Amino acid sequence: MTTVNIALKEAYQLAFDVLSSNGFSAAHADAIARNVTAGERDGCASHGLWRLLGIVETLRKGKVSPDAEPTIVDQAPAIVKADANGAYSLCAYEKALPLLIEKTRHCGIAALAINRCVHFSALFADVEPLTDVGLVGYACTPSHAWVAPAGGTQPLFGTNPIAFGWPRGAKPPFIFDMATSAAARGEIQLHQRAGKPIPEGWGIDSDGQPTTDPQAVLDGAMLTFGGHKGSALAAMVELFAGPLIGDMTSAESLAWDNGAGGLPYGGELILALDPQRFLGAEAGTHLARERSEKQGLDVSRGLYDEICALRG
Ligand code: PYC
Repeated sequence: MTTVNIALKEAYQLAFDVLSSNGFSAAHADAIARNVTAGERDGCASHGLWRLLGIVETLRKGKVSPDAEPTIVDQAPAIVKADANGAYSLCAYEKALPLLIEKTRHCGIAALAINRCVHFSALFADVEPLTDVGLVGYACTPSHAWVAPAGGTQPLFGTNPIAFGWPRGAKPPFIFDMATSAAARGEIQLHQRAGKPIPEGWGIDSDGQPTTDPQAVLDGAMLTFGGHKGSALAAMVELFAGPLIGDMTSAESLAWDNGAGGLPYGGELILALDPQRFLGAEAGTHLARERSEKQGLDVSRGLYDEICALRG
């Protein structure tokens, strides 16, 4: 297969131009272009440049707003709500982030519920800005009903990813971002585009039979990872980022799509926790250790000289 080598800034510009020329406002084009470029940069092809095809297709099908401004609501002492007003989730997330951080610093724990958003993006991008400022992050979202619950053959759950981020001071954060299905739907679509079979265990055909044919799984049902355990986590995501925040389940999202083939529509739940507030005075000990490891120790000259004198 031939490839084209492009620099990251060219990839961003290409994405931005594609989105702008298809009618996305500059704010949405910029947020989406940064997101898909980051996905491609970090080796996550299923949430990289390829996503632009579905992002534009969803607009052409009339299933996403290209320019809606998000509305941010200070819902409760530890809850921010962001209404994406039918646009992709990213601008709503970015506009709500400062208030989420402020509330987390104040309360020690806070939540952001994004509502009425079309969702395509990798969730690691929604926990990394939290770890960047020393917070622990969690994010989850349903999608369309593509995945059969454990023991079933008919799709009910979404791919329902969960992301978790843990800050590590000056070191890179620990982050995982995983679908609760055996693979992201995007991975199956990429196999289908490349004409490659998928690994066993990713899905079943429309007769409920195991298959490695990506198209048969796209037409049939995907499977959860870890059997009933992934299935339970998928159910949790449905409830957390569906009814808890007043938004759709994956089955409702697919019904809303009504065969158009657009990207999932619904909500996302993001939690942020401040280790400094949980640890209280103990957090100071950790901060002092980190500072000393980086900058060394400041010992008073008098004490230093007295200790040195003990060497004889
Ligand atoms: O690839 O799993 C996926 C996905 C979820 C939402 C859109 N695509």
